Amino acid sequence: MAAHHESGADLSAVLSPEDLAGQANFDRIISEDSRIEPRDWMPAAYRKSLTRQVSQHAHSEIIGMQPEANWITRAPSLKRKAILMAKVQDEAGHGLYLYSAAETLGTRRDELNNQLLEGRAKYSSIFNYPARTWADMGAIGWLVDGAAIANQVPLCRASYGPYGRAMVRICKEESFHQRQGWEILYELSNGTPEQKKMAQDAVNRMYAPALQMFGPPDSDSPHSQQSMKWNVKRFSNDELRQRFVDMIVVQAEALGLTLPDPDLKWNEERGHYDYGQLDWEEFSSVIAGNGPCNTQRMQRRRTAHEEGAWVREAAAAYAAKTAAAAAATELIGA
Ligand code: FAQ
Repeated sequence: MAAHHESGADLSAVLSPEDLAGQANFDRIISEDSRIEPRDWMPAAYRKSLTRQVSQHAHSEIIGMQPEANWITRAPSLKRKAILMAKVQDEAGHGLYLYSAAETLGTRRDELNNQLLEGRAKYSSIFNYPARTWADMGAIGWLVDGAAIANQVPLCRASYGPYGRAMVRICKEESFHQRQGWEILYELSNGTPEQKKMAQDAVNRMYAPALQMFGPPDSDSPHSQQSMKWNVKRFSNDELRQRFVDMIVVQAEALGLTLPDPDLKWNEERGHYDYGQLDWEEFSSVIAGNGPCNTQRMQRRRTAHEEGAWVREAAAAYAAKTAAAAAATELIGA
């Protein structure tokens, strides 16, 4: 009997017997909601789409260090400085787990990095906005890490094993980040009138860009449907955005701060909060490289990469030396 893909296409006409068996095994694993591992056969499109998502996620973690690193020297106390340093280091760690997960799909890390440096790969729109005041550290933790968690908890169940497993640890660390952000805002909101104003101003600026982290509206999201069929994404961009809005309305009340959206109101019928239109033209413009900080973020990343050249060279020289020593020992042993 001819093998048929879910699209109805006769695959035996285009795939080799090995690929046909691989595709059947892949389809079974997905239908059982089980995991694909690096050595398993997978469709080229699955590999490509995951490499795209996981590497762009890694780039976001690395670029995402910049707005907060900017405040390490100006944190208001030694304790705040230590906490912020730990958070920024965590983001570097997330980048490393994610680059490692992406590499298991077959693209080397230097190539993934070149894609970023040459502008061929994206990173999250949110990191192209400036962090203007100390309160932004609070708003980033509460809203940006909060949105990241809402988006990433379902990714812990992503069908690709290395990605899902990396996400488990990342989500745990993001929870700590969100709490530290909440706590900064809580203190400021309950501080002097100037501090409260600073907290409100930070929330006013970060709110809409944080909602856009979930990606374009479903009607404009080319990857969502296929990604959900592959059990990579579990919910659509709009579903997760709605879930996040529902969550932060009560949190904002507890903080004594308001969310800057006059259309935000409970919809009894839907059982969700309605919220106002987001500026999708601004989103496209930021992704296209025209946000307030795109140039600065990429320039900083390129400089950091160049300044780190000696580390890569030393690591490569050390690897070559140990490989040569191991080969010599093997020769003697033979
Ligand atoms: N910014 O068809 P879709 C963090 C692109 S968390 C820029 O909907 P998909 C933690 C998208 O790539 C932030 N580009 O795509 C932290 C695609 O372009 P492409 C990172 C965006 O993949 C906190 C095109 O638009 N989180 O870093 C954005 O199904 C604090 C069409 O979009 C992740 O990456 C955007 N906001 O859904 C660090 C989570 N949205 O690739 C430091 C994992 C969409 O065809 C400090 N990724 N695009 O050229 C995902 O969940 C998904 O990839 C989405 C997009 C939801 C981001």
